[in-house]
Amino acid sequence: MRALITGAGGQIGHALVPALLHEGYEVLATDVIPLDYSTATAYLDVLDKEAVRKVLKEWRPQEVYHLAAYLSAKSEAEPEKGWTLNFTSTWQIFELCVEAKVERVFWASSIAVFGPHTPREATPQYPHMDPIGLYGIAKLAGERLAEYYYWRYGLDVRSLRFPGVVGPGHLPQGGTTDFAVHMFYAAAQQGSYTCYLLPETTLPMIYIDDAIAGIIQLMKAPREKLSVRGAYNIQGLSFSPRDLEREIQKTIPHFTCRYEPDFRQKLAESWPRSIDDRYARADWGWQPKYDLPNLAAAMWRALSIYEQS
Ligand code: AKB
Repeated sequence: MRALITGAGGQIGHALVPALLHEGYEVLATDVIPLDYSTATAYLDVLDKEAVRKVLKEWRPQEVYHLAAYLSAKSEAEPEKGWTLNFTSTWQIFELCVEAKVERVFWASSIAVFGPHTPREATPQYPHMDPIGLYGIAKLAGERLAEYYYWRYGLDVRSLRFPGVVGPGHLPQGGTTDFAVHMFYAAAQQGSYTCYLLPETTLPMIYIDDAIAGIIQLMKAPREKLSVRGAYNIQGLSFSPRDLEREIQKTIPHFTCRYEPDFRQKLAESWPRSIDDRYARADWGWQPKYDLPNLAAAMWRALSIYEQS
């Protein structure tokens, strides 16, 4: 099985590339930034349609994982690029995957597709959706397009609405949920952190191992089992910056956190606090493993805190 990954240098790509290699895939990891993986890598600008067509023709992947994106905060800073990278590139990839007869396509959606009129607790799969940020608008349009390509062209597109992804080894940039990773690193390195969200802003989150397991499980699921062709809701855990501050203080008691909310607060307040993921559980057996203490323990292990203390 050959896989092509776009945006392989991002947070999910960093964990997905080794996971797919471990599953026995041949992987071509691509990005516009230099990559350092024990597999084939290439420069690929996903907005360059001819370049994507050429890579598909030469590599002939059975599966494409389209991860290239600008996250929510970066999309607000650069709206035009945010739209083209998050929506136009996705449309081109779908079109080119039909042309190249790719068997399955994964692309990443987000909880940013929800908005202020969406129920915030146990957000259902099909609620009212009115995203206020450009990132969420582009991802919601991508979800509609994914369903369109499935019904109109039979393209087997699969997706997850990612909550904030927390994991070691890569500092996420340009998102609203990045604080969760940054707080761990700042606690370990400086003993303090300034958070750009208010302390009680509860958001859905997921540990990276659960996120990767979810992608692999979804991609392995038999086609006829999947009832959602836009993107599946998945819940990992939920916590606020204050919950995380307290969890970190169990390991680093002198850790302090200051709160100076910026424009990201408004985005975070328009997103769910928790997610109802019954479709993912029923259709392909989704079951996350990590709660907050397990997540923190995994982060400390990765940051070698146990060895130092
Ligand atoms: C972001 O914060 O922009 C992303 C997301 C929720 O998709 N992590």
